Amino acid sequence: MNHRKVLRAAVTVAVAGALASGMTMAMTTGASAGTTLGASAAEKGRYFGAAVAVNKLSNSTYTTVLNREFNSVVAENEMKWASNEPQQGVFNHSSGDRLVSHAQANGMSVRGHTLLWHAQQPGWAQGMSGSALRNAMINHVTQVATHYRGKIHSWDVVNEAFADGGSGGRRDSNLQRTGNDWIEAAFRAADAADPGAKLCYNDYNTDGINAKSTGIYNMVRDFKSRGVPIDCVGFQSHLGTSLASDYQANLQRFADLGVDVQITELDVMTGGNQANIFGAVTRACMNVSRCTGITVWGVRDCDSWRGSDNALLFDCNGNKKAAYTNVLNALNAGPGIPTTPPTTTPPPTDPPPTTPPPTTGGCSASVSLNSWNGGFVASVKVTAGSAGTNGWNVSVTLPGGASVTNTWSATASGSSGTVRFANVDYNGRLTAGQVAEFGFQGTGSGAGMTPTCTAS
Ligand code: 9MR
Repeated sequence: MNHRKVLRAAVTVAVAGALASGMTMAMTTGASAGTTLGASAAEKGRYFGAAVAVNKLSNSTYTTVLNREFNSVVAENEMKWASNEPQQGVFNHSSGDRLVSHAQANGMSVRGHTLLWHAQQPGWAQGMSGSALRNAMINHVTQVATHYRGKIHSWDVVNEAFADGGSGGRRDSNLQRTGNDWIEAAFRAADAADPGAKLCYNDYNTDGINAKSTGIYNMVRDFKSRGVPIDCVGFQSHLGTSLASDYQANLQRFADLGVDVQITELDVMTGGNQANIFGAVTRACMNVSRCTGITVWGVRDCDSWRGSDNALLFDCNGNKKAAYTNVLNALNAGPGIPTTPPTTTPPPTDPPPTTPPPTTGGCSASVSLNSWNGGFVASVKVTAGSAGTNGWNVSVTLPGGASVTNTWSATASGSSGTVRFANVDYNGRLTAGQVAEFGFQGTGSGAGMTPTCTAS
């Protein structure tokens, strides 16, 4: 199940209903006077974030600015593949967890960066190819998104998969060589692991309508038409001394496909135009109602990967630069994101006649598959019968040669032939008709599996 789609459909219906009945939309509009980036963005229904180097959280100049100004953070390096799966199957989330704790303690939300990227892969993955790499990559997506499930507002599921230059095509990489469907396989695995996070594709040199951004646009349009679960596109926006005149139009054309857009790694080369460009990017985001937030790629100039470019909003002592003032003013002047109107309680009506519930209980299960050559991810829905369940067991007979390598939200007994999946603590007790979901990953083919469900 894709909760995002259900939520979005509900919002669309609510908005359409409000407009049809002439209700005024609850909308934050007009000038406001927030005094920090995060507060001003929040007044307009958005976030304003910074990339954080976790080892700098002990620097008080750094954390003073971070905690005061930002309401979202992203790990500059600590959630990348080389950092959190240094050996195959051995995960280390300690630095990423530190950032999540810091964010939670300070009322900030967290972006996730990045589940898959051709760069910053651990050595063991760099040396892999074919279905072994495809399996390892899906396992990585599944494990990391499961670890952070419920804690990340938006994940960069795939980063920088398109080529620079005029081709508009994919970048060559070990991931790309596992088959062109690697990106959609990654989005499906992330969706199964964390149905509540927004799932983004993220890239750079996409700051206007050009061959690269058009290649990505075509992929997103294709994904939306085939139901691949993509929710957002990240525009890194590592900018030089000018801004494309169609920057906002480019954001808008993606939004018109039905995805959110986010500015994900903003920094701007120093020089006469820096403050103006920061202001213009912020205004462009504010003018696109599906632009849900901006992240700058570091806190102070001397924290930036761009070294002497002095590319950020604060100097090394933590003082606000002219660019900061332009961004704050643009946030305060911009329109807000429409919000759903307050719900009104409908008048009570008599319940429709119901047929008496059957006396037997039980449960049913259905499976949906995301397969590739040599492997698959199965998402299983368990639906409780009329008596509800105290616990459940799902049996699945795998085709010959297939085996289960990893399971989430259930406990597996066996790995090949007939495999039994039992509920875990939190999802065994279901009321009549209630649905629980679990998943497993396997090697080989998962085709033709028919689950049977037993309730207790
Ligand atoms: O800022 C990051 C820097 O510390 C790393 O050394 C570098 C490694 O490639 O990655 C930088 O962050 C990149 C981000 O993850 C993806 N988009 C480009 C960013 C700047 O290079």
